Amino acid sequence: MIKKVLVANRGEIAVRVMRACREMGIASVAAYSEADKEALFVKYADEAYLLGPAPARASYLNIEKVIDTAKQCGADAIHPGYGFLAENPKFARACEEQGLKFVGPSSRVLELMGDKITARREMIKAGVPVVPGTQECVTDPSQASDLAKGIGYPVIIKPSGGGGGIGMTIVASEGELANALKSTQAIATTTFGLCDVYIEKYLPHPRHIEFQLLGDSKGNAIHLGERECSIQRRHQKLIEESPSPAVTSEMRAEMGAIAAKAARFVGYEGAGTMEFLFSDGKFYFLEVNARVQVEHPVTEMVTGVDIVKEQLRIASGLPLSLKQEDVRINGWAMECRINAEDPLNEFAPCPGKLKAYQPPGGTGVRVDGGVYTSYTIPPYYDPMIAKLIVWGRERNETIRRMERALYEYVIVGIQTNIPFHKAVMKNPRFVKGELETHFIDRETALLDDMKALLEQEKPLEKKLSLVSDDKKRIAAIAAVSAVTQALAGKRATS
Ligand code: MV4
Repeated sequence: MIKKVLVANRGEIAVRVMRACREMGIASVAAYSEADKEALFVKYADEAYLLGPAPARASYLNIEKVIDTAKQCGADAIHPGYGFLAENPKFARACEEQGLKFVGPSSRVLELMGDKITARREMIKAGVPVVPGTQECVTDPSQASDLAKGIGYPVIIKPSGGGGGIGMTIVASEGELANALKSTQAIATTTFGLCDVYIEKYLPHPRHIEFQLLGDSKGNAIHLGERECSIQRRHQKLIEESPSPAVTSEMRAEMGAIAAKAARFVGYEGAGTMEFLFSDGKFYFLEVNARVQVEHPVTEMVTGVDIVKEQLRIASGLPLSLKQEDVRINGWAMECRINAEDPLNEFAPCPGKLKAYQPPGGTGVRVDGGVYTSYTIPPYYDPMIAKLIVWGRERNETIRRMERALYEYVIVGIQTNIPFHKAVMKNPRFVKGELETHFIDRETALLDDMKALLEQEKPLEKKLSLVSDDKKRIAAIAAVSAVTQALAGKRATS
């Protein structure tokens, strides 16, 4: 069994990983940047070491420094979290060469899945349905034109080195193709250092559904059902849930079995996700995310499986702690990402000092966070400061509970996207479960609904700021919000 883990990450996911370590009797080590000296994960860790200056390149992305730190402190494994070095095959290989266990798939699998063209090819070989498109790299315009004609317009050109939407270009007709190819190749080269691009059929309003997978070093692989992640803005997911309102238990069993088989086919070790577009009742493979994901807690809430503990077990050479037939989906879970951003200023990042921070609680509520009262959020990194996850017996109960928890959440000193989440929880199409990847763009009323909610709360805040004692004020904000919420509910039902 692993004895000491260096967590090569920051914020809420670093805390999340260390919590699993503590429950398992594994020592945890924080490796932090100068901007994160006061961060919660540094205080939570059993030991903490400074990596370097604030910019990620000088600290969280500095492979040599991270590995040196791990060796210095006597860690036997490195957990990379998500983002930063999590899917970097060079980093995984460096760990392998230095005798440090990388908590994740092998560098070989990371390489295979990191290149989207080879990932598509592997999945086709494994019998997974993929979006119709090319299996090879597209280089010149006349080749692209022939391929696109065969696929049928509209098509989408994607960088092979990417993922997450960067550089993707939708092409409506032949006339736009040559320019789109050039621009995607240019972005691919500058962002990923690889000019390779490929072409897929463009699906206009798909749902984004992904399967959670676990594979161990003995060749076992299982799935933990799906998550629906259609509520996103500018390729940033905002709300995720499990199960998906669109997936029946028959579809789950069928697609889950295909995904788990594909994981066994490539020799997948660790936790991972297979992303699909879901359109007209059919699944189309998009890409593999070879890491633990931000939204993993919704799966934990409905399955009872601690995904990070499974990662640490797998990395220790132990078999999965459960078999496919032991996996049950119980109830409904939903996650809202809480971002330090200004919803009235195009959701621009809004770092700063938390004058008060009081997360919600109660039945079915989980908060995974990386901040505390009086902490100053640094401007250098992702604006996500916490995740609010709730569980209910069915979807409607979950939505009501999420709304209740959002109203209990007190954050003073910075702007957050909580008002936006409140507006979504009231949205009739959202409540019906009519989700798709363009939901936020199409629901133009959401921003006005949010502004109306903010106006409602304004007079209360003014009154409350007269109360000088901070603790009293926080309690009062929570109480008054709850009362107005109850009144609004009464109005709606009467
Ligand atoms: C697509 C698609 C439609 N058809 N692929 C965006 C994130 C990345 N993981 C995959 N993405 C998409 N891939 C096919 N074949 C629609 C999206 C997509 C999208 C694409 C371009 C611009 C904005 C988008 C918003 C949501 C989904």
